[in-house]
Amino acid sequence: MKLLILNGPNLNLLGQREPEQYGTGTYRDLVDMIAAHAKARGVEVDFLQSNHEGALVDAIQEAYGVYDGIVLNPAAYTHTSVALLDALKAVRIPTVEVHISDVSKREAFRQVSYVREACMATIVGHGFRGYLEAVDLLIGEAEAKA
Ligand code: CA2
Repeated sequence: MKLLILNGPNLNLLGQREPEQYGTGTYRDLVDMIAAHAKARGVEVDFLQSNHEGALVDAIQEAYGVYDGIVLNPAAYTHTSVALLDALKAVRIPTVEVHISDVSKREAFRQVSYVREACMATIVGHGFRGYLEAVDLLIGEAEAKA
């Protein structure tokens, strides 16, 4: 099983500012944590972080036929991007939306997610652990289908 871990704009800055929202771990720490969990669970993972909406759309399109699942934190594009929603709908790859912070308790604009309707689940406010939970959900989904 192969999963794509896709992170949107500014998540490369993790650990450098706003620790009260996003913790003190860096993007590298996040990648290492997910890679270790995936190894323990016996799944392959690839990572992409981009600050560019089109690059994220390209990655979702190119995931078709390659990945069995996507863990997606679209960051600010969560709240604006019909393009990401359309790409997810087109490829129909099981996707879990993850947010490090609890977006349901933040500004009203962060409570809107365009991508959510194309995702099998959404995990918010569990910090980096939310990505590991998303990996586990996708493994569970694949096992249920097999
Ligand atoms: O909670 C999340 O994971 C978010 O997707 C993070 C996005 C935000 O726009 C969403 O509303 C919720 C922002 C990521 C920016 O990350 C930074 C990390 C450190 C310093 C500055 C920004």
